[in-house]
Amino acid sequence: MLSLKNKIVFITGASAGIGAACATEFAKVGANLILSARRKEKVDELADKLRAEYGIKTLAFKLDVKDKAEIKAVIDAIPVEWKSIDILLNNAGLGRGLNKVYEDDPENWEEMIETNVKGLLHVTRNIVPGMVLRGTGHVINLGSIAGHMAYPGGGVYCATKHAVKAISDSMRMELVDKNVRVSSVDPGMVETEFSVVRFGGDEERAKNVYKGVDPLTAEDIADAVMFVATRKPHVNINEMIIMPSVQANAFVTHRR
Ligand code: 8X3
Repeated sequence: MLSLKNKIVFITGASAGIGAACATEFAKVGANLILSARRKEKVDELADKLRAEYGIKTLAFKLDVKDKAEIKAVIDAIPVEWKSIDILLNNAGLGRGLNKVYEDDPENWEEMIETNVKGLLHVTRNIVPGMVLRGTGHVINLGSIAGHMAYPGGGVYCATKHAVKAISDSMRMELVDKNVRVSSVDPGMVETEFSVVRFGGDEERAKNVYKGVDPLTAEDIADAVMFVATRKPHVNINEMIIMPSVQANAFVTHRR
């Protein structure tokens, strides 16, 4: 197992859910963390907690990955002793609505494409050249079962996650001789704020998504991310599809 002690890990969407759970697991093994999210108070709070509990170093930034100027400004402003980022966890992402393409509000499409695809691309474009120069690095993208199967009502969300898969696959080929690994972790149902956000704050509808199911938790995904991140240097997990035991794929779920 690869030691991550004193490695530098950059996480987007670190304020809650899978991002925050991953930050916690990386902190436990002694990695130093650059945490970013739209909600600055939340990442500040998490950074303070992880520093106090695990004696690691942290940097916290407000970052909306939809804003490419902000991405560049934040990454340019990283102090020199933090510049050698070892692991980039492209976690920021969201679903908006579960509507038919021909009926949907195009604003939902804009937000998902801007965040899940363009945001991931701009963050990657600003960080990976440093990894290439240093001859070491690992990019871990948060994909989804939606990147492997499209489902009704998910036209654009599934398209963004198919895009994440394509970007991961292309980059893995582009970086094969650069000692920079590219992995993706692709979950099915995970109970986080995801469904509340997808349904515009409708808690009842969000709860129903997981009704009668033991869904995955953010911690389950952090566990998978840590497995991917701690393989020996000659091993790469290209992609990992991780599902609740009662969910076979995007269509078949056994509910109690
Ligand atoms: C979220 C999982 O099944 O709602 O990426 O698309 S799903």
